[in-house]
This record gives sequence, structure tokens and C-alpha cells, in this order.
Amino acid sequence: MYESKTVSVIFPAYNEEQYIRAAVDDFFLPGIVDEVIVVDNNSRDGTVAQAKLTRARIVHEAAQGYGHALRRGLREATGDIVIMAEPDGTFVGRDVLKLLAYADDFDMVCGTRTTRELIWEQANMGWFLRVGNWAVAKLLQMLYGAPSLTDCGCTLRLTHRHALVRILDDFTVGGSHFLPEMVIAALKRGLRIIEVPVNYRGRIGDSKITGNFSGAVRTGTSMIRLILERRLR
Ligand SMILES: Nc1nc2c(ncn2[C@@H]2O[C@H](COP(=O)(O)OP(=O)(O)O)[C@@H](O)[C@H]2O)c(=O)[nH]1
Ligand SMILES: [Mg+2]
Repeated sequence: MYESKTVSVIFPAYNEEQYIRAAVDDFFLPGIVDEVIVVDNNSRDGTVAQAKLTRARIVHEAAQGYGHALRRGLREATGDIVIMAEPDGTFVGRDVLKLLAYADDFDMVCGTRTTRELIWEQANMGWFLRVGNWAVAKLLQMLYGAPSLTDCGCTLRLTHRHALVRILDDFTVGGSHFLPEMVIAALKRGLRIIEVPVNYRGRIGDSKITGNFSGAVRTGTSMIRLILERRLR
């Protein structure tokens, strides 16, 4: 509970057997987090078996994709405050407190992985990803008159349930470019958004989206197309 509001954490999980258990433990902050949901997205490894050893609730999402998994988690979560994260070791459980610190004043609090001191040496955040995430975020900011945005690809994000119910039905993206769609939906509904700096560490297990150059370019291109198309509509 945070200020008498219940808090849910959701993890989209596709073949994350190596870290899922530790991630659930790390994010189940005593006295703060009430529920952790693992959305298994057709994992073929031991993700589900490992998740069963934790206190997390496990739901299975058959439609493959980062967006599908997150959208399912957002619908399943019961908390007044819903936090999205990744179970791959890149995010730090206690950073939930940084998001919560702004939850009184904003409907959505997005992590940004742009503060040099918080990007760990092993993190997959070379110049290309750094500049790319920033540039796409700025495009979104300019075209939609948004508040300052600096990172379009940070999964760590808090949304109030009352805000979430207003945008859930607007979501259409099932792939890895879901995050900007969520921000656009929130802006169109007049929700208040802020970014706060969070830690970004090295990944445990294989990256399936931005781990290689072509994956990063593909995701970035899909994000840009989505941002332009929605603006022209
Ligand atoms: N790429 C991908 N990720 C998925 C899928 N379903 C769930 N996920 C989860 O989405 C998160 C992001 O993927 P990840 O491989 O970490 O990409 P990266 O953060 O760009 O390195 C991870 O927690 C995955 O387990 C899927 O179908 N595809
Ligand atoms: Mg990741």
C-alpha cells in the first residue's frame, strides 16, 4: 500500500527463467507492493516453473508480443496504482519508490534511462539506443505538445487505475512499439505525465528487442510510424 492505495507490479515475461524469481522478490517491496503479476507470453523455458516458486500471480497471454503481454497485465492488475517493469534484471525494485514519489501529482510517471550516473556499466545503452530513444521521445513531445519526454522505450512506468481505465480501450499495438501508444493515448485524454530518472542495469538472459542493432532499428521505425500516423488521423 502507498498512502492507502494498493500497488500492483506487472512483468511481461517471455523466456525469462534466469531472473524471474529474483525479479519478483526484488519488486515485492514489503509494505508497499501488494501484488506482482507475471504475464507469461508462451515461454518455452522454465519461466512459469520459476514464477510458481514465488508469491506472484501468473497469467498466461497467448497472443505473442511485448504489447500484448503488457496490455494483458494492465487489465489483470487489481491495484489502485499499476507499475509495469521487466523481469530481466535491468530495473531495480526500489526505483518503484521514485515513481511513487510523483504519484500524488501525476496520472502517469514514466522512468527515463538517460541519467549517466544511473546507467550501469553493463547496461545495453550505447550511443545509438540513447540517441534513438531520445529522438523518438522528442518527436512525440513536439507533435503532441507533451511535457518533456526523453526516453520512449522505458518499460518502468506507473499509472493510476483511474487513468488506466480511461485509456485501456484505446490500445491496439501488440508488438514492441507499445510504449509510445500508451503515452499518446494518455495525452489525448489530457492525463498528466512526468518522467523521472531510474537505474538501468545489464540484462540477465537474452534480449529479444533492442539487444541487436536490427531489432532496435525495427522497433524505432515502428514507433516513429505510429507517432506520425496517429498525429495525421
Ligand atoms: N520481445 C518480446 N518481449 C516479450 C514478449 N513477451 C513478453 N516480453 C517481455 O518484454 C520485455 C522486453 O523484452 P527484452 O528482451 O528485455 O527487450 P529489451 O529490453 O529491449 O532488451 C521482457 O520482459 C520480455 O520478457 C514477446 O513476445 N517479445
Ligand atoms: Mg529488457
